Amino acid sequence: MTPLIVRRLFLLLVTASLGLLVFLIYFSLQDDWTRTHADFLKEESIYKQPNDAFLQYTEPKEDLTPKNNPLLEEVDEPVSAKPLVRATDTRRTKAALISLVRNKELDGIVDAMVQVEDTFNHKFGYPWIFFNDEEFTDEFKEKVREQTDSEVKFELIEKKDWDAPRWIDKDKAKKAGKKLEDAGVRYGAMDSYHKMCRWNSGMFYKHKAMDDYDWYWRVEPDTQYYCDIDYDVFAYMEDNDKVYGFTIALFDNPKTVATLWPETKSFLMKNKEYLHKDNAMQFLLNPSRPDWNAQAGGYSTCHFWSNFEIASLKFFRGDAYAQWFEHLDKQGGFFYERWGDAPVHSVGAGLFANQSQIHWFKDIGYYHFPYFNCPKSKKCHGCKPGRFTTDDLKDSLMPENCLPQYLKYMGDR
Ligand SMILES: Nc1nc2c(ncn2[C@@H]2O[C@H](COP(=O)(O)OP(=O)(O)OP(=O)(O)O)[C@@H](O)[C@H]2O)c(=O)[nH]1
Ligand SMILES: [Mg+2]
Repeated sequence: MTPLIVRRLFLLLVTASLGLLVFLIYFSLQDDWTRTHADFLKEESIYKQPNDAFLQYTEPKEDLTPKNNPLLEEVDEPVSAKPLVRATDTRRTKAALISLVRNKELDGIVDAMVQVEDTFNHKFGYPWIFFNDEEFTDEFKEKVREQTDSEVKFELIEKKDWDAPRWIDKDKAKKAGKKLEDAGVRYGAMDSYHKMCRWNSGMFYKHKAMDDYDWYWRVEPDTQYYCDIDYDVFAYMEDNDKVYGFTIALFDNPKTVATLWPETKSFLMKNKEYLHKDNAMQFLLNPSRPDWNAQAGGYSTCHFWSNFEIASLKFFRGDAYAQWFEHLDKQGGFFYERWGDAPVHSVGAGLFANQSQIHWFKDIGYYHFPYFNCPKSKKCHGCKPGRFTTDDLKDSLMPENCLPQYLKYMGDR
């Protein structure tokens, strides 16, 4: 018979060991939960790429910043290599006006659509394509059709193209989203926002409804258009070998793109041939806000605001962009961080296109809360020239403007 004291000691030891085991498991899980995607990649040494000198910032030889705000000088139609195509010309390009939109945003999209029709499309007659991850209601379709004489298509996005891909760990994404939200990142924990950003980054150009087109103009609900556009913007892009057109450039919240640039570097180390020799990398990496570069692994976070864009589908479908997107998608940053389609399009255009193929549509007066592009021109109405944001938000939001950096590195050409 074992003495009672020995049995008690043995029991105590077993209980203590079990307790320790539970404690250790709990804390190792805790560690996994709190560790960010960025921490993980740091450990995986993605930030420490050898031989990455060609992916570093170097001060430009020439500062191209104009002396004055280009929006305060009379803004004209862009200078074009071939005569601008007018509404009376018979030529049209393979282009469409596209909008990803929800049924509940009917009033907002009608408002934007009316303005795009008034300022541009009633003259040129390009088709509209509306995309949704749910069926559009009859009310939506009817009301939208009333706003244009052009062809209108309504397209459903297949679940397999909208939902997070199978390799995304849903629990990890949920926890990461909550963390972003707690850190003040807008829409950080909104599942549909992450899906929207991914679809706009790398899926829209693969939708079969886009197969017939080479160019698109993206239109969002509740946006404003202030200037008459009397030339074919798509033909302008085509004739001048442009691939990406924007109106507003901004800094982003670095927390949303902590590993976008490190992941991109990782891709470029293996695919150097995709980097355009006259790329816009110096603009992308400009160190005017060093804290931002530090948090975003070297990226300045400067990006073209993609709620307005006129761009080439061939560019997005090209090997460089499409393969880079596949790489990004596998890393999961659309869900474990909150990579936006604006920085993704901008980094893509900035690396894989010639910088001369990026075009600032300074002549297109535009507003999406809370920012404007307001040119001084007889063609524009209801928008104060040079305005960037509303007076009440000026103090806090003026520094978000990244157009001065764009002009410094790329010029007003
Ligand atoms: N069909 C569909 N469209 C969406 C969804 N989420 C966003 N969108 C559309 O995607 C575009 C971008 O979404 P927004 O919510 O405007 O994103 P944002 O511009 O970053 O945010 P805001 O500043 O609130 O406008 C808009 O055209 C939306 O209508 C969604 O879940 N389903
Ligand atoms: Mg919006």
